[in-house]
Parts: sequence; structure tokens; C-alpha cells
Amino acid sequence: MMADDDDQDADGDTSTLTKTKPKTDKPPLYKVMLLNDDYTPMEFVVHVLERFFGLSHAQAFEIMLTVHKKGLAVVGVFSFEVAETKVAQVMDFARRHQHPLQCTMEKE
Ligand code: TYC
Repeated sequence: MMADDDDQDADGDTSTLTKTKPKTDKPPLYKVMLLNDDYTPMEFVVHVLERFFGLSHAQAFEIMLTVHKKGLAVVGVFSFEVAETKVAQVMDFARRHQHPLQCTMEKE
């Protein structure tokens, strides 16, 4: 007699059935990162971090320095929609001020 709890169909084939994902799974989170470059002024980056990420001047300065020294830093972790909005706001603000600052997002 065939075991009943083994995800097998009538042919005994285990490869064709798909497990459904429980709807209670937490939505994924996304890291928003700032990348270093040689041209964007430090004060501009600090301003961006205060304005779009709600950081204090001291926190913003610290993260800006981390990006400057290490090449990049995570500036926050958000839902997909919020992360996408932050990236778009930063990229648009940098472009309007003609700075090459890059902001990206990545699934956590
Ligand atoms: N490296 C830049 C400079 O020396 C400063 C900078 C910091 C630029 C962080 C981008 O994401 C950045 N002016």
C-alpha cells in the first residue's frame, strides 16, 4: 500500500506536485543601499540621508562616511514598495542636482 503523506500522485510520481505556499508568510524585506562615487559632495549625501531616510545629522554623517570609506552601506530596510519609492526619490533628487550618486535595493 502506497504511503499517503508523500506528495505522490496516482502514478507514484513525486516530481509533478507543487506545494502551495502558506499565505501567512511574512512579506520579503529589501535593503536600500547607497554607493560611493568620487564626485557627489559629502554634504549632499548627508542631506539626502536626512531628507529621505529621516536620519539625524549625526546618523546621516556616520552612514555617509561608511559609504565613502567602504564603497557602500545599507541605509534602511523596507517593504518592496517603500524601498522602490526611496530609491526613485534619491535617484531623481541626485539627477536633478547633476550628481552621480547611486542608490539601489536588494532583497534581504
Ligand atoms: N566620495 C564622495 C566624496 O569624496 C562622498 C560620497 C559619500 C559620495 C557617499 C557618495 O554615497 C556617497 N566627495
